[in-house]
Amino acid sequence: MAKINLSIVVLGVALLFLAETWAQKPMKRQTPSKGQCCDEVRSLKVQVANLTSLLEDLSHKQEADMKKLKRQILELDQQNRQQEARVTEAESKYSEINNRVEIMQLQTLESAPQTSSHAIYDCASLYGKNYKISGEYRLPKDEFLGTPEHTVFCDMETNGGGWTLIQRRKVGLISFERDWKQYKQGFGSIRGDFWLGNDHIFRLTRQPSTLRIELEDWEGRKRYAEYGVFKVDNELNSYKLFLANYSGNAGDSLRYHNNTNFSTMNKDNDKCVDDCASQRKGGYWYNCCTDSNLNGVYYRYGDHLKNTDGITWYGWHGRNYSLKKVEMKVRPVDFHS
Ligand SMILES: *[C@@H]1O[C@H](CO)[C@@H](O)[C@H](O)[C@H]1NC(C)=O
Ligand SMILES: *[C@@H]1O[C@H](CO)[C@@H](O)[C@H](O)[C@H]1NC(C)=O
Ligand SMILES: *[C@@H]1O[C@H](CO)[C@@H](O)[C@H](O)[C@H]1NC(C)=O
Ligand SMILES: *[C@@H]1O[C@H](CO)[C@@H](O)[C@H](O)[C@H]1NC(C)=O
Ligand SMILES: *[C@@H]1O[C@H](CO)[C@@H](O)[C@H](O)[C@H]1NC(C)=O
Ligand SMILES: [Ca+2]
Repeated sequence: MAKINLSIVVLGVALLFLAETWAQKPMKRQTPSKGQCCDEVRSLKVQVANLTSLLEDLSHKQEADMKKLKRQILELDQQNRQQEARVTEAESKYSEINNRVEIMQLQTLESAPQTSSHAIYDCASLYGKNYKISGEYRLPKDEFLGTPEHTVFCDMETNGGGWTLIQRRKVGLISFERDWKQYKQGFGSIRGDFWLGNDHIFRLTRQPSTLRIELEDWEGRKRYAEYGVFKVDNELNSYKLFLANYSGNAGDSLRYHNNTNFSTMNKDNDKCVDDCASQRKGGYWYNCCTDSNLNGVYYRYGDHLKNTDGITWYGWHGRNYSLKKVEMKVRPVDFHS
C-alpha cells in the first residue's frame, strides 16, 4: 500500500512539473518555427495522456488491493470465530473431565444397597448425600418413583445449593423452536443449552417445589425471580403450570403464564386467537402471548434489541430485549442445606 501511495505522489509531482514546463513554453515559442512549437505541444500532450492513464491504472490497482485487504480482514474475522468455537469446545471437554470425577463418586454410591427412602431422584437428594460440587450427575433409574436413568445438572452453590436445572440458555447454538415430543422428552446438552423435558419436570415437581430463574443481560448484570410454589402437571393435563409466592428482583413475569397449558409449534394450547408458540418461536406456557419467553430465539449482542421473539423477561428489560443467559432450576420446598 505505502509503495503505491508513494508512486502516486511521484507521478503527481511529475505531472505538476510537466504542466509547469508546458506553461513556460509559450515564452520560448516566440523564436522557433510554428511547426516545432506544435510538435512539442503534441508530444507533451501525449506524455500527459500517458501519465494520466498510468495514474488511472495505479488507482485501479490500489482499489483492487483495498478489496483484497477487506477480504483478508473478513477471513481473519472468520478465523477468530472458529477459534472461539474451539474454545467453547475445549471448555465443555474440560468440564466433562471434571464431571467424570463426580460421576465416578456417584457410581460407587449406586452400587450400595438402596431403600426407597434413600432414593436419589434430584440434586437435592444428592446434596443430602454430601455431593456438594456443581456439575453433571447421572441419576439411577428408580422403579418405585417411576423415573428412568437420566442425566441432570446440579447447582450445589446458589442460595444453599440442591438445585436441579430444568433449562439453560447461554451458548445459543441450538434452536428451541421444537415440537411437542421434543419438549416432552427434553433436548440439548446438559452442560450447554437444554430443556430437561416436560415429563422430567412433572416428576420433579410432584414433591412441593420451588422454582428459581436466574437472568443475565448483555451488560453483565444479573437478576433473579423465585417462586416458592412451582408445579407442572402431567401430559394428559397439557403440562399446565401452577405457581405462587414470587420473590426476587427481576419482576414477576411468569405470573401472566400461571394456570396456562404448555404450547409448542405443533400444539397451540394458548389462550389466544394467535398461535403464540409459532409467533414467539419456542415451547412455553403461552397465554396471549407473553410476559416472558425464556425458550425464545437466542439473539447475540447487536441483534438483541431488534426482535420480540427473543429470550425476554418484560419485568426487567421489556419486550424487545433478548437476554444473554438464563437458568431455570428447581428444588424441594423442604430443602435444608
Ligand atoms: C506513450 O505510450 C505509448 C505506449 O504505451 C508509447 O509508445 C509512447 O512512446 C508513449 N509516449 C510518450 C511521449 O511517452
Ligand atoms: C388445558 O388442557 C386441558 C387438557 O389437557 C384442557 O382440558 C384445558 O381446557 C386446557 N386449559 C386451557 C386453559 O386451555
Ligand atoms: C396462580 O393461580 C392460582 C390459582 O389457580 C393462585 O392461587 C396463585 O396465587 C397464582 N399465582 C400467581 C403468581 O399469581
Ligand atoms: C406462600 O407463602 C406463604 C407464607 O410465606 C404461605 O402461607 C402460603 O401457603 C404460600 N402459598 C402457597 C400457595 O403455598
Ligand atoms: C420494540 O420494537 C418495536 C419495533 O421494533 C417498537 O415499535 C417498540 O417501541 C419497541 N418497544 C420497546 C419497549 O422498546
Ligand atoms: Ca392460539
